Amino acid sequence: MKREGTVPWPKEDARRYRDAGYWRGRPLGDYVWTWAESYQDKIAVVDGEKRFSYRELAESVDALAERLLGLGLADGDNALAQLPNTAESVVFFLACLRIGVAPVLALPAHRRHELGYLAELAEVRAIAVPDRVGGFSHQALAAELAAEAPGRRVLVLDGEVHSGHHAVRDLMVAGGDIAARRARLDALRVRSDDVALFLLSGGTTGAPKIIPRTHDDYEYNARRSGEVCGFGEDTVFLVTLPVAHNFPLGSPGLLATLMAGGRVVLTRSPRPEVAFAVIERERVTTSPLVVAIGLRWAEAARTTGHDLSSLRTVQIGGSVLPAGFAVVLAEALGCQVQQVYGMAEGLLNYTRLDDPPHVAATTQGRPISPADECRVVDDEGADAGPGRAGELLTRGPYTPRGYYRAPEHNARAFTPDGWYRTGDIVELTPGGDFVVLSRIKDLVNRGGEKVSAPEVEDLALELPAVRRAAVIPIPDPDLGERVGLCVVLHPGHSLDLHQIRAAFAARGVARYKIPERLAVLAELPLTAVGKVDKKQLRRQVVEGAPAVPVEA
Ligand code: AMP
Ligand code: DBH
Repeated sequence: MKREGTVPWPKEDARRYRDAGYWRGRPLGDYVWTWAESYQDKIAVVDGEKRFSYRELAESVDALAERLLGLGLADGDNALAQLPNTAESVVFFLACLRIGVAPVLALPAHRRHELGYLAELAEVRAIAVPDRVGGFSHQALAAELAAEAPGRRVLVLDGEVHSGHHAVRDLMVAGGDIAARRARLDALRVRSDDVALFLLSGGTTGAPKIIPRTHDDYEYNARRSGEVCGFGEDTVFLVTLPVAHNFPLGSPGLLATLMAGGRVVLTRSPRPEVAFAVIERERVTTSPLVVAIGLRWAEAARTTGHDLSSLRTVQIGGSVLPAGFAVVLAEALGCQVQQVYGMAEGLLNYTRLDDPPHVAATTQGRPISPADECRVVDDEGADAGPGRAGELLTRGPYTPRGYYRAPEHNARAFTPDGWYRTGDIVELTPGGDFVVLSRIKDLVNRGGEKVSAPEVEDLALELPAVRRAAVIPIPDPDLGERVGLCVVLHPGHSLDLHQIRAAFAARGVARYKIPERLAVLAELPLTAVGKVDKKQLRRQVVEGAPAVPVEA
């Protein structure tokens, strides 16, 4: 079955990608048995005391896959998944791929505002959640969302399971005739050019955007990344970032680790106290980190009693790395630092492990595929010219040509001939590596988590006190940026951060989007065409420049 609402690659490009061997024409879920046959009783996934061999992983995936079919899920369906970093989540994710159910990978921080929207947009037939995390009942929220559509199932990934809901840990218990089950699932013939999973984009509009990734494209995304990063049977890959992120999932991520016969180790927290103990115990070799976490690890490594000597590479990406930090991190952790400039929309750039030190420290690397097309363009869309900064546009075998069910946004985010506008301002070095200088997209990058400015502005405008709203990034030494809200109030009203926080929380908005700085202004500066002049606003609010008088 093929999902509507996606934008396929043009036929001639698809043929080219297949002929070159980038796309292998096999659904991702089928690889689970290929891995099991190659690596057998080797440990594939470690989660605390739980350990799954490759064989156990394949058997559990099939058991769960068949029971999901039994619950009425089918090839072509979508499921909302809010995955905690656990072994059950990995099994669930792979089981969905096995039967052509595409998980929409929501983030752990998402709440009613985000999940409700995603569930409706993707018309999900199931919602998979942990029971509760940090006092919040994901299961209760999932029950509310399930009530909004008939037949929508709630699957619970850990903890207690309310009546009427289904425990993933029970559904994945293998047994019976494993070979027969495998044959039945193989016979489903999930199409490799259909959507395998949906990733979320930080987005730059009022509503979150979801990115359809096909089996063909995402398999290549992970496999080629794994090759570039030298993943092999000796890779011990630690996931501390939420597995829903493209970075730890498929860039090269846990998927490339499993492809290569390595070991995936999951922790629920990136805090150094937790992560360092696991690095020592499992002899971790590789881990992806966002800059903000990298800073904390570097600091903590100075005084840690844990043995981090197994670490070979820490991958760092998600936001601009402060100058000099690559060297600081490498010295603190005693390993190599690899920069990763990636996006859930596709294009992945890595510094290479044999790059000269100054290239690895000062650039964000180069694309993984010979078929990645990249252009650096000026304001008019013309090539910026050698060595000149401009917006990066890209096309390629793992960069989809559109967001899911978003034709209007696609018309802006993609050129008519299918180039994705990254919104990043980059420079290409003579050696062919990208340096990310800034961005033109309207978002806040909070420690690697992208917050759409228009989305937060729309939410702020729902508050009775707010007449006008503009969101800007506030530079921050820990997170890189925080969400700054600038408002003009209705006469006679007042507003403070506590009220904003309470209102956003009551509205069910993910916490990382809640404004942390507030500027109440008499007016917002406008550009000549009457749009909010965010550059001027930043100068005014962040640098304390005097307000520019608005013209009457
Ligand atoms: P998303 O589209 O939500 O997946 O976010 C991807 C965006 O994150 C990129 O377009 C960049 O703006 C930013 N980004 C990711 N990695 C890096 C990096 N290593 N350096 C600078 N910016 C990055
Ligand atoms: O920021 C990102 O979205 C990102 C960063 C590094 C990403 O999607 C990736 C690697 O794959």
